[in-house]
Amino acid sequence: MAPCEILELLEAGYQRLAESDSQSLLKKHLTKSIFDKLKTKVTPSYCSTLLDCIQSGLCNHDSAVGIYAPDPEAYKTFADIFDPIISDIHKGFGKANKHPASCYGYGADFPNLDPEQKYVVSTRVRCARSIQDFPFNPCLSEEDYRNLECMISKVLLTFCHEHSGKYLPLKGMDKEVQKKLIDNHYLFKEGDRFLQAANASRFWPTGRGIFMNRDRTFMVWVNEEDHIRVISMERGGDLGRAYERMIIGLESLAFSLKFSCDKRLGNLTFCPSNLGNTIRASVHIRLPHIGKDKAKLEELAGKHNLQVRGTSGEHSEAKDGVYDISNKRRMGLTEYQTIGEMHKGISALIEAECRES
Ligand code: ADP
Ligand code: DAR
Ligand code: MG
Repeated sequence: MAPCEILELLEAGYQRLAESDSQSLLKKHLTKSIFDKLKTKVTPSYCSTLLDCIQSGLCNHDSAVGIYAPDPEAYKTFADIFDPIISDIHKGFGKANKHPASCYGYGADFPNLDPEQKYVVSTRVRCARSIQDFPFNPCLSEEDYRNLECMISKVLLTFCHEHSGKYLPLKGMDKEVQKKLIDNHYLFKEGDRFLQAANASRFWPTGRGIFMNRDRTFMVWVNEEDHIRVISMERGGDLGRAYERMIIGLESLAFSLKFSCDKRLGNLTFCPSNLGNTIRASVHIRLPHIGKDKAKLEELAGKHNLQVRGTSGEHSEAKDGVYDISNKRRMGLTEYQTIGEMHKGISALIEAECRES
């Protein structure tokens, strides 16, 4: 697309966003002066533009965030818009802050969240990694997708013991099998309009797939939103066990693959909401009393730096009273501190539920 066309799309999109009632962080922080300063910039190695970063938020005014990094350099080239949004998402992580070095600690330090199995249906811990020297979704060629899938799946198929498993490419996957895996919360959904508008779904389903162990407690998503998502799941509330299993899987990948990291931002990801240690630790939980009023639950969860999602994850509603509740912060604290913050917050919600019942 010619620079003048890009500029036209940016000016028109910015105008529409400014006139909208969008509550996105993009609208909140993209002032006219920042917009004018950034609208002609491009990243040095991939020539990504401001439009590549914000097109999803320009098309989807109901975005929560509204911006993605098309490549690792975008966080520096477009720092004037990324930095205030990062500080807003990751409360307390300002321009002067630096993400700490990894510290995983021990899963055994986190007791079962709900040993009597009254509230927690299941526990999931995930993190994201990007492969060094590759850009992110919008800049990947079809060959890049194939190369990434081959490189990552090759390492995964060397895993042993509890982590050994099979790699299932999305391409050619039986539709019934795919639907069952999605419905059971193992596999990512298709057709996320935010990712599509960000040009993150090109060549779909080429290069996308899922690695799963026999017990379906350890999964790795390849080339969904990020190059890699490492996922560990447990029925019930054994957060420590799920966390330990994820760390072992991640460390095994780190042994063979080089990840994209920034000295200040930590692990780099497609969406700024996942930067830093990239961990999202969640429970599927029923809270029949304090969960009656979702707005009140979100307010209480927010006090503990927790985020409430629906039963099928982001942009879904709770079904059968099951909420997905997870840590909000992933930057400025170690993996161990993040899991600790989530453990403390979920325990507080369960105590509040007990008091109400
Ligand atoms: P992520 O941030 O990991 O991409 P999403 O909100 O996109 O999470 O949800 C991805 C999938 O993970 C969805 O199917 C969601 O239902 C599932 N999920 C999230 N937390 C849990 C949990 N504690 N137990 C079971 N499934 C979960
Ligand atoms: N849907 C986008 C991204 C929000 C954060 N979630 C991610 N990255 N999956 C939005 O701006 O709402
Ligand atoms: Mg997701």
